[in-house]
Amino acid sequence: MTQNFANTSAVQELLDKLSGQDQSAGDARLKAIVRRIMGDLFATIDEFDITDDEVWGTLNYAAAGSQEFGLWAAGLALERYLDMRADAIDASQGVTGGTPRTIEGPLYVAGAPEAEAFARLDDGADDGKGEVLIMHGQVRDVDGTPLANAKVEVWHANTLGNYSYFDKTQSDFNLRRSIYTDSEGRYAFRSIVPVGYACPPGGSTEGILKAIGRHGNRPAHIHFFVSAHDHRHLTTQINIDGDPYLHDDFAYATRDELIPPVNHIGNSNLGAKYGVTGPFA
Ligand code: MBD
Ligand code: FE
Repeated sequence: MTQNFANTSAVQELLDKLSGQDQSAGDARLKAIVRRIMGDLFATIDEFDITDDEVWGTLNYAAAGSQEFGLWAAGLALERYLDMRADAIDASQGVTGGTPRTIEGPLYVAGAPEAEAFARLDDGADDGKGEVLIMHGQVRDVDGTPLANAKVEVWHANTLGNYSYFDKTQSDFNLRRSIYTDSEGRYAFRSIVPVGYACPPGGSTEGILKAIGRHGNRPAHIHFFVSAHDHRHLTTQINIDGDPYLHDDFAYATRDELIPPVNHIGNSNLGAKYGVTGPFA
């Protein structure tokens, strides 16, 4: 009896009023969006016979758990959807090639220390707890031309899966740096191999995921922003191969092209193998 109640003219008139369709004030696009979102919500209430208690319970849950909205966006595939859509728009415009994008996540912090060509990301607190990690690469445009002085922002979790700033036990900007590429477009860094992130136990995101039969784990990964003058900004990540959650990421961010080969060389060989001076000497 109340199926499709949202379609009745009385409710459609109500939607017109609440979204300001009947007046000239306000932003036309925003008004249309508000109308659509509330109309879809009303239709959802109809379809599932959602009760008053469920409506208020949900709003209270969201209000109490709102500091995790960034995680909700990851876990409910909103971020992944925006990437899929951006990929589709690129493809429709013939924009192809280059390293694939993947989601930013909610844990980037601006203002990391800057370095030229090389940086050590970790403050040494995880020495002996994990494997030392060396990564090096070259920033190139889609035609393959190296880009000097490109900015490579990198951030990742520690050996407990936690990120500095959010985890106050870590030093400021631990495992976060901005590295500018050298004259050949190259960058390199030393760090420690991160462990995959897990949504905070008992938090609002984990609660939602459990209720729909899912987990809140990510495979071990390293985030990047890559930017260069007159080029599009790239947001991406790499995954550490071999992680049990590699293809079971709660945020759906793993891409086959973003799982580079890992070469386990043993920590004692680092300096000789890469010939990097400074921290390795
Ligand atoms: C992360 O580390 C992350 O990268 C994402 C996307 C979501 C939660 C934690
Ligand atoms: Fe992350």
